[in-house]
Amino acid sequence: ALKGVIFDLDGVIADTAIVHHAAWKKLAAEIGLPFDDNVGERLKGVDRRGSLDILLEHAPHAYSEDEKEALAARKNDYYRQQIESFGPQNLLPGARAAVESVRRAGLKTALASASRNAPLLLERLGIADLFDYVVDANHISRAKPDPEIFLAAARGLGLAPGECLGVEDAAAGIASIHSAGMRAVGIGQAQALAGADLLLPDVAAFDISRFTT
Ligand code: B16
Ligand code: MG
Repeated sequence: ALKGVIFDLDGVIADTAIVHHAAWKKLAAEIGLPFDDNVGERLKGVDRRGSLDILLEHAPHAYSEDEKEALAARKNDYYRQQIESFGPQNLLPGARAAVESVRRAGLKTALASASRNAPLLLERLGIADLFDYVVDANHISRAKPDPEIFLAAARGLGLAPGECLGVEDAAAGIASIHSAGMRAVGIGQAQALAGADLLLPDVAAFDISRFTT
């Protein structure tokens, strides 16, 4: 039976996918690299360094490790500047209610975000206390689509992967959930989410009773 739900943060709970997107786009423009919607979609859910590597796929010359670190830090500065002013108003509509409904149904909740800014965001959004377990992205060595982060979340909840459901807005995240042996709910319209077991337009449409009855 289902005993826990593991949520992604950016693009599912918080209105930040668009902020990450804008920060990468700004960086790409500054260093003269192409950035279209296809690249934007591929960056979703992917960790900071993995995202940079995708961005640099079309770079005309190679970048040194130091240069890459500086670029990733620059993107993070742009992102941090934007979330500086974040508050509960930046929760996606229905996000708090979705997590609360899972708790009310007697299930456990966890957060599996690749973002190192997740703890800060949880505080700003005022929802840190809604999760029984939050994965520390600093302790994850293999980024989504690897199953590591969702497996760590299940372990943190004391549950078997098969007892958990994952909720994601990114193709890399759906793949991560599936390789972890969990069912996946996709949030959004993207073609890239076609593999999800259930596709919802937004987190407001999430209804836990669909899985518990
Ligand atoms: P940071 P999620 C992911 O968070 C974002 O979707 C992705 O765009 C971002 O690059 C990644 O976190 C790393 O974030 O640079 O803040 O450490 O979707 O897994 O909640
Ligand atoms: Mg996401």
